[in-house]
Amino acid sequence: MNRNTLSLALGATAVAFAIGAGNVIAQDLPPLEKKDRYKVGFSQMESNNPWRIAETKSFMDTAEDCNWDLIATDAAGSAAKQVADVDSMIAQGIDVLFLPPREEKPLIPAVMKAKAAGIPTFLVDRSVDPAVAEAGRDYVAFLGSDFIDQGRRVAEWTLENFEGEKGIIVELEGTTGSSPANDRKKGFDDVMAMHDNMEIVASQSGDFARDLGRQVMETLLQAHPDVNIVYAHNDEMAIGAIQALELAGRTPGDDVMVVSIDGTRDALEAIIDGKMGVTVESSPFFGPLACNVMERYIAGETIEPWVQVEDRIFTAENAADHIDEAY
Ligand code: GYE
Repeated sequence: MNRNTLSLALGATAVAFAIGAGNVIAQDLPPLEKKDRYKVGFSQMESNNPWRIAETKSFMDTAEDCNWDLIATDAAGSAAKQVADVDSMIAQGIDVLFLPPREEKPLIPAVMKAKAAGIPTFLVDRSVDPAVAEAGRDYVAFLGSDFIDQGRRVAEWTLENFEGEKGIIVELEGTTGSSPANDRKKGFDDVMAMHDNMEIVASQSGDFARDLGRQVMETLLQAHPDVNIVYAHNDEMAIGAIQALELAGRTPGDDVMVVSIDGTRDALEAIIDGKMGVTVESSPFFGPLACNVMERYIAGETIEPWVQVEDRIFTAENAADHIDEAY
């Protein structure tokens, strides 16, 4: 049996396959027929921060241009509700699902139910556990950033700009079990592990939320009053940390360096004010990309498993140039 017949033998549901460099990739996924309008599901995980609000708005703004009848839900920070939201969208007969899975494992059932219902799913901004669910087989593709690289870039900027003898680092992690928290930690920690003058003295989750970031920072400051670098996995927690530091009489930007990821308006302002050093971009504006990838899928293209988003970096050198486009 040659490669072609092998891929066709995968079953009647194998709708497209590509032959490149000797590989056969079966895209064992339902096709999307050409229609005038599509019922599109967008299952948001929470709306307690500007990043999530900007992402939902981006999908809403795109709906008109892309001929979507958009059904958007908000799981209010609960993975269980997000699974139930997807269930209800399937029952409402959506043609396609855009899903930012709050956590890597608890959202697997939602991906599998959509697959069983014959609905092509695109993961946006976060991914699921690759050992269990796979792009090209269980869902079409992941649209998003390289989170390991984001963490690495924050670490490299910190190494280049930290002026003290020894870095005493507190790390504020994102939502436990989420792909950006796992990968932003790995990228940053692996670089720091190679430098003897850098020590991560505490690493704790602030759930990607400003208020929890502030509370966790308050507690960690008592145990580690000598902290001089704070790495937050997102800007909201970085802003919370700045509030805690100032309350404790510290001067962020002077006696403690604060570094983070996203590129929100508040973070760019903190950089302009000299309180924050860097934020590596993680854009929430997924609507137009979602429209484009969906159109390629409708046209029968095999979509690459990871549609990667390129991220910029914001520092005192360029923050003011980007404040107008910030959210
Ligand atoms: O950095 C954060 C948001 O999944 C990339 O989630 C996203 C992250 C983003 O709540 O602020």
